[in-house]
Amino acid sequence: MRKTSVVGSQADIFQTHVQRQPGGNTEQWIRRFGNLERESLQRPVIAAMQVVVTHHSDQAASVSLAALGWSTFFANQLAPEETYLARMRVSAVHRSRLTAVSEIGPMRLSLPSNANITDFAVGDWALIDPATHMLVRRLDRQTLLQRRTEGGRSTQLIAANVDTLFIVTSCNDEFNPARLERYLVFANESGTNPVVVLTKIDQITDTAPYMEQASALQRGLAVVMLNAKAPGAARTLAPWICPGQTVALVGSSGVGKSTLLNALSSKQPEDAQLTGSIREVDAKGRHTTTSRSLHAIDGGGWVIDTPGMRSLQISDVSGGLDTLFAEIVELAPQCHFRDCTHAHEPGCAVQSAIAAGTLDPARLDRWRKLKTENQTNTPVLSGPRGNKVPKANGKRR
Ligand SMILES: Nc1nc2c(ncn2[C@@H]2O[C@H](COP(=O)(O)OP(=O)(O)OP(=O)(O)O)[C@@H](O)[C@H]2O)c(=O)[nH]1
Ligand SMILES: [Mg+2]
Ligand SMILES: [Zn+2]
Repeated sequence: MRKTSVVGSQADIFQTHVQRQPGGNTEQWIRRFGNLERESLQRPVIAAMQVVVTHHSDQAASVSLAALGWSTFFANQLAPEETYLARMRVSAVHRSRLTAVSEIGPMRLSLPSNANITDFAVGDWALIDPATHMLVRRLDRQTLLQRRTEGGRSTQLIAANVDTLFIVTSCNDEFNPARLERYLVFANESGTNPVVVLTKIDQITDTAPYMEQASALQRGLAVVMLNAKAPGAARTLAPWICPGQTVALVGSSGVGKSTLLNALSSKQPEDAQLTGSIREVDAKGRHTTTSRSLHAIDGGGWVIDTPGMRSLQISDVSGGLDTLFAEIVELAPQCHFRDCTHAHEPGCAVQSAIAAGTLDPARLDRWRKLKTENQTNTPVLSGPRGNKVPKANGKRR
């Protein structure tokens, strides 16, 4: 069946771009343009001429920008002269180019010669010249997951514009509260909502100790348990998944991130993300996934798979630490000394909580370790933050 629709004014200008584009699908580009037309209310009308577009109702429906995760946060960043540009979402970052998802499907993007590929993250929104597929500008991010590179001074971008972070861990030797706390700081600091996902519950008889320990890691933390290989896995994660929302899977190698991605996206075996077995002896994975990628979730929403992280160093995350260790932060004002280190000082409210059995001493040790690591790794900028040592005021003693 065919139907006709009318799109206005700029379509003729757009069409000239399309015609210059080798292999371009005119009909799809004009359909996309139709969306731009409806959305950009402030766009000046250039020509009154209307263009009739025919399309087949049996063609695969194009994805709306909203379904891709577009929101007013990004729309507000567009200048009037940028509204002709296509808006696309980065789905993979390669050595020298990007792949994106757009309203009309996947696209390979070219980067200007002065652009640095490491400045882009999976999940980023970018404005693209529809004629050349050249990236014109990356839009500001709503959230950004980044980490310090191992032993390096630079940061590595993990994913952008993520709403919920699934911190995946297994009910076996891989489970480690100290490691989970690092992931929680990482989520808190980036502005994403963390959810701990305990996998491999089919391999143990008693899940309660795992659930109890994970739930105690942060106030109000959501923790779910599942068998990632069972048919109900996607249903367990459904409360955090809806059209336009983006989730990311992080955790050690072998915990089942890609298995969950396949469950969420209902991939056919031929397109499924590769998964790999773990070592029997210590439950360690084999780093099967080697790059980050964005995939559509069956029924709406987006999921980012990431390679297993060997380590997660923290830096510049004091806000994220305060959220994670809220119970310690809240006790501190009740300590006798304002600069109490909660180690040996008299009148320490934190030590009193440990004596009363309401605070786990291991938790205090981990708070101290992460706080020290953060101070050591955080570059000194200005103001009383990070590892800045306040200057002695007045005479030396
Ligand atoms: N029994 C059981 N096996 C699981 C579960 N989740 C994952 N697995 C298995 O664990 C192994 C590792 O799964 P992957 O999905 O490849 O793990 P990953 O986290 O993506 O690992 P990397 O890509 O190396 O970071 C595979 O053999 C999966 O079949 C689960 O809930 N139960
Ligand atoms: Mg994987
Ligand atoms: Zn104290």
